[in-house]
Amino acid sequence: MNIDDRTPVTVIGLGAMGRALAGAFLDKGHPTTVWNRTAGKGGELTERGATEAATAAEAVAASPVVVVCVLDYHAVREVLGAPALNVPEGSGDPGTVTGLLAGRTLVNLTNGTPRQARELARWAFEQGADYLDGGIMAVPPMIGSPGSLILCSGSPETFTAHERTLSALGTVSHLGEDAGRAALYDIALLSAMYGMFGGFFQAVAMVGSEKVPATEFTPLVVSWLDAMLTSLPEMAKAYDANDHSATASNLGMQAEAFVNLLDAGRDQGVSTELLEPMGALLHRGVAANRGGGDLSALIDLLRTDPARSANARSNDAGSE
Ligand code: FVH
Repeated sequence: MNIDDRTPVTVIGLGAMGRALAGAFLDKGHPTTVWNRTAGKGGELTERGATEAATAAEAVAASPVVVVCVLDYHAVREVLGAPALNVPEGSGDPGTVTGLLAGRTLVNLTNGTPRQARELARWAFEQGADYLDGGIMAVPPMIGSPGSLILCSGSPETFTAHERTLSALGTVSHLGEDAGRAALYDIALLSAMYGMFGGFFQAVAMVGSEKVPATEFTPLVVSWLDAMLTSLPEMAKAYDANDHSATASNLGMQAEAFVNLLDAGRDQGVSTELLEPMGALLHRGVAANRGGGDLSALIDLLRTDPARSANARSNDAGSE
C-alpha cells in the first residue's frame, strides 16, 4: 500500500495506552491527529509528525476514523458529548462533538462492559456513525507487535473496511456483529488473568512468610501453572458437554484439601481473603452432590441467571 493511501486516524485520549496507539499509527504512516483532555501529553507524538488538535471537536473533524481510548465509558461519553446514561433527557452536556461523527467510524478501545458497548453503539448509530468496539489484550509496550491482540466487534462491513488500518495496532480479530462481544471476551480474559495474579500473590506471600525470596520461588510457580494450564481444554470440553464425570482429582477431595490452604494461611500470618471464595465454592459443589466429579462442575455454580447461559441448563442437572 502506498503510504499516501493510509487512512487518516484520530486518537482521543493520550494516557499510556492512547500514546502507544497513536505511536503505532504513526509508525505505519497514518496521518494521525491526537487530542487529550489535559494538554501537554502529545509532545513526543507531535515531534514524530502527529497533529495535536485544540479541541475534541477539531480532532473528530480531522479524520474518517476516530479511535477513543480513555479511562472508562463515563469519560468516553463526556468527550463525545453523549448524554450520560440514567440521566433524564436534556440534562446531559450536548458537547461540541455531537453532529461531527456522522459519516465517520468511531472505534472505541476503552475498557468497559458489554452493556456499555452496546449502548454506545446505539448512540453512535443515532449520530450516523459506524461503530466498532474493541478490547485491547496487550500492555502499551506491546502495541504494534503481533503479540498485541485487538478484539473487535460490530458491523462486519465496517470491520472489513478498517481492518488494515487497525492492524497497525497488532493482530486484530473480529468477533461478530454484536458490539458487546469484544467487551465480553475482554472482561472474561481479564477475569482469568486476575485469578492467576491472585494465586501468585497468595503463593509469594506464603513462602515470603518464611523469608523465601519471590524470585527464588517464582520459577516453580511458572512451571506448576504451565502444567495446570494443560487441563483447561479438558475442563472446557466437560463444561460444554455438561459431563464432569472424568477426573483424576475429584472435587470432594479438593474441597477437603482446600481447608489446609486456609489453615496454613492463618498459621503463617497471611490473609486468606483471596482463597475464601474458592473454598466456599468448593463446598457449594459438594453440597450440590458434585463431589465425585471434576472441578469443572463448579463453573455452573457461578451463574446467577441460568437463562443467560449458552448451555441453559439447571444447576442440578450435572452428571458425575
Ligand atoms: N495500560 C494498560 O495496560 C491497559 C491495557 C489494556 C487496555 N487498558 C484500557 O485502556 C484505557 C486507557 O488506559 P490508559 O493506560 O491509557 O490509562 P491512563 O494512562 O490512566 O490514561 C487515562 C486517559 O483517560 C483520560 N480521561 C480520564 N477521564 C477523562 C474524562 N472525564 N474526560 C476525558 N478524558 C479522560 C485521561 O486524560 P487526562 O487525565 O490526561 O486529562 C487519559 O488520557 C482504559 O480503559 C484501560 O482500562 C489499558
